[in-house]
Amino acid sequence: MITLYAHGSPNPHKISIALEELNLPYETKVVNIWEGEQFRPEFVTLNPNSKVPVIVDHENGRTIYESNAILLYLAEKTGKLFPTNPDQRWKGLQLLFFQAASIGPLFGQRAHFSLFASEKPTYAVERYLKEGERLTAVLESLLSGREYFLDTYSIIDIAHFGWLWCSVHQGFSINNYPNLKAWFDQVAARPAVQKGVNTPLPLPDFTPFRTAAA
Ligand SMILES: N[C@@H](CCC(=O)N[C@@H](CS)C(=O)NCC(=O)O)C(=O)O
Repeated sequence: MITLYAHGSPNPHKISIALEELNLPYETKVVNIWEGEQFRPEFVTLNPNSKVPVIVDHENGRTIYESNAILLYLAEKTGKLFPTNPDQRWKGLQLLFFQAASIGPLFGQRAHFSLFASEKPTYAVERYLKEGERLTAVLESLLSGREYFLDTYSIIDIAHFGWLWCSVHQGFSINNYPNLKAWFDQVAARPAVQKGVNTPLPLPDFTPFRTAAA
């Protein structure tokens, strides 16, 4: 049994999707990040960086934080959704780091300055909108002529889907990126993905932020 500490947000959704895809038994505990529950001492002992997701694997007592490390842990635990042949494995590791270091943080800052910041400094809004588009174009090129990021559906698709799902709901369209849009629609149609993005909670309604920003 695995306990997943999570909220209705992009990085935790990666893990609920993976747990559903892998058919692993798990329970969820909601950590309400809008209420600051990630800073409670009992949660900080699980993740010193005070962020969700975190998992505890009760089979061996292991606690893991950082969503892409958790994805790799679950893939290795089950021997599924991550290739073992060196070429694909190194391509996959590269893309996991790329997602964690570039896509996640940049898409996060883009949403912060465009939607959530009480004041919206033009420089920051434009910087992150531009970098967000540039990174989206990188994803488009990575999916050129292929169905998935690797040769088969893998945790790399799940890692990228978490933030893409959220960004699209925040109003950052991918309709001008045909490869990415086709990939997105195909991944979104998977039953495990639909279950995952509603576990333990769906994304919040971004409409008020989008309306205010417009
Ligand atoms: N690099 C971390 C980022 C985790 C992260 O930013 N989680 C967000 C939710 S998607 C969070 O806990 N935010 C609360 C906060 O920043 O205080 C990962 O991939 O797990």
